[in-house]
Amino acid sequence: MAGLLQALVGASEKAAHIARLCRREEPLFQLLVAEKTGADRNRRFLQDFKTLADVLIQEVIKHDLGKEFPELRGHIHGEESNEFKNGQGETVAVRVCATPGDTAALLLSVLEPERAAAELLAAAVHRDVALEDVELAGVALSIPPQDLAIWIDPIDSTNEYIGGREDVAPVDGIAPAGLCSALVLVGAYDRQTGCPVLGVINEPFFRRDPLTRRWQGRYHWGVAYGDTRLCSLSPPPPRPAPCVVLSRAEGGAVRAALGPLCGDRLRFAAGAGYKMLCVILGLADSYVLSEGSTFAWDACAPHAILRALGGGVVALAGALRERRAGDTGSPPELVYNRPVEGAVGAERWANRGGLVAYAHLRHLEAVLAALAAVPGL
Ligand code: 2IP
Ligand code: CA
Repeated sequence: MAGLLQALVGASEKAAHIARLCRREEPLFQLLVAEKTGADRNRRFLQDFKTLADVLIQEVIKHDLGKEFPELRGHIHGEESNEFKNGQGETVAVRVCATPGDTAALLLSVLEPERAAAELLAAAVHRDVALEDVELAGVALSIPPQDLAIWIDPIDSTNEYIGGREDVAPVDGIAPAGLCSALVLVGAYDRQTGCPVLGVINEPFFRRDPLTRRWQGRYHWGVAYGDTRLCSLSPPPPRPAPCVVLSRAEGGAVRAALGPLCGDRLRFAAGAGYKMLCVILGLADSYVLSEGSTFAWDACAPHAILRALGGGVVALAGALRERRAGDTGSPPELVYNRPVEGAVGAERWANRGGLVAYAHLRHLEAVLAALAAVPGL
């Protein structure tokens, strides 16, 4: 049996394949981009197809990992609930069944009358994924799966995934928007400490094959367990002064405060996972977010990879509070096993108070120093 890291990568590859399939195959694509508010559509579907694709990808990852590692069952969490309402008002729990035929029948009960779409999806769900990755195959870890739990973001940056723009010109390698910011994120954390341990980021839409014009993906992984630090990438060299990537929704006060530190090296991008990937790849040195608009499933996998490279992700509000109180030590990293007290639904897993992702500690210091005077942070 291959190890857990290989299984996470394999699951992310299958998920990326389904994400590509939904854009490539006409019966699926039509559903993906269909106008959500159309009356006819609403009769057939009470939730949109994009949500079904998300739920299905999450259930495939859950199923495949749980089958190979029974110790993980009940500890694999994701952004979506698998309950779906079909056109007859019945609740259907979307899951992977024993055979492609059974899965197709279950999907059809939600997608009726779109039989071709249900069958395409079921075939992809039951497809075996072979990894041809010698480096990854050679990684042998002794991490007991019963100590770990999983966060899945089946498709991060769903808006960009639906929008599907391919014509957005990158700025110094960072795409401000577009399909390339849609990612599959699978992270494992330590159940006791909540620390991220294994991370896989899959880019389903990395580039188009110049000959076939089909999308090709790629993936990155990292391990930060005990003293072990392993990564499919090398640590990016730091710039003398940091390049910081922000959400396009980031407020003026944060932009203004970072101005003197970054000069013309402020960048903007969609997708929480994509912005962390920019830091991982060295396209930016830090990602700053002042709002609690990301969740455990957005951050767990990229955070594990950042730790593997010597960086990390801290809670912005908490780090600034400690700094203002005169604490000069490293601020605590985000953890993934502690719901927000008193919150309900997705908010239980929000990264409240924002975050700072960084590759080099000295850039984290510089960013926090620049933000310390911003009122309200
Ligand atoms: C979203 C997505 C958004 C991001 C938000 C995430 O996840 O990554 O793009 O906002 O924080 O929760 P922004 O682009 O402003 O950073 P999802 O697409 O899975 O809902
Ligand atoms: Ca997300």
